Amino acid sequence: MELIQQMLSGEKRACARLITSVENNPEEAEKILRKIYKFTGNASIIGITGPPGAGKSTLTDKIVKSLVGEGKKVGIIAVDPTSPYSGGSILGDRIRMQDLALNPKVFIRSMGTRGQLGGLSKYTKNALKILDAAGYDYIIIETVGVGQSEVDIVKAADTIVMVMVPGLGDDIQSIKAGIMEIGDIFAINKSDLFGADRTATEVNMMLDLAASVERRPPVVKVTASKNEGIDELVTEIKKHIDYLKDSGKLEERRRSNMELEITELIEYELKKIVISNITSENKLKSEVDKVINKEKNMYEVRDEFLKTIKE
Ligand SMILES: Nc1nc2c(ncn2[C@@H]2O[C@H](COP(=O)(O)OP(=O)(O)O)[C@@H](O)[C@H]2O)c(=O)[nH]1
Ligand SMILES: [Mg+2]
Repeated sequence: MELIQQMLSGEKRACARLITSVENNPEEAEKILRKIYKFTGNASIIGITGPPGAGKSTLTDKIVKSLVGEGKKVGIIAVDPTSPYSGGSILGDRIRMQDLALNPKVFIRSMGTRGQLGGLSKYTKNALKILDAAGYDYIIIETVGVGQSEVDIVKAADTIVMVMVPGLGDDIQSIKAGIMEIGDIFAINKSDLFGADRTATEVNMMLDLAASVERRPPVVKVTASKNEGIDELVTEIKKHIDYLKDSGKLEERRRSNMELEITELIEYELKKIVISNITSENKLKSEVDKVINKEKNMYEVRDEFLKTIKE
């Protein structure tokens, strides 16, 4: 496919069109991914997550500028499930990042939850693979750290930056319960505001209690809107990437992600087979009658059914 050749040679438009194909058409997606798969695996993937309004987009913008300043190519996938494409914070993100979008070394894709066939997390992962194959050195995924699907998305990242802000108070406790443990680096943004030191202390205390001995996540104070602390944050991101590589954890993580992905692909096809088998001959209905009438139990029905599809 010509489009793939253009994408591999770094054309942004080809990249955008391929991502759109992957989004709209599962069969097309598979065709594309089969072809580009061997070109993936080189990008460092950074997840930026945290509560709405924490400054994730502002921070992403500054991190990207810093990386681009070193001559790197950076892709951004901004996921905000609460906003449709054309409104809300997505639009805000777009305006804020407009100067970045014009940079030939930067690719930006904003997406809502609307219309992604096969689920947002799967789609995001496919978009990631395209950017990876297209030669982006870093790919940043920005997600609102609220629900399970966002956690699933951000888990595709090698390095996860948790963005916190002063004055979260009790929220830190609730965030801790679900999401704290996935943070590799903690960025306390809006350090120009009152309470930043206290938030940093609280996060530090929590990490001292909770973190594994192997690697204790660093806490970095930043003020994204004033471009302060960004170099230190970027340094920590790079240190984490090196740590993953040197310790073998990167390979481990990618292996386990790949295991999961292959398992999901198989599960998906098996489910299709099972469902078409059950519904095709109204088999299930008559079996349900038997179970209701105590002629059989449900395990017998299951075993009999599995026997028929194994043959
Ligand atoms: N005071 C202060 N405001 C900030 C800082 N960084 C971002 N903001 C503001 O916080 C608001 C939300 O920022 P945004 O990047 O859209 O947050 P997101 O929802 O996490 O992506 C915007 O009005 C930003 O200008 C900061 O370091 N200090
Ligand atoms: Mg944002």
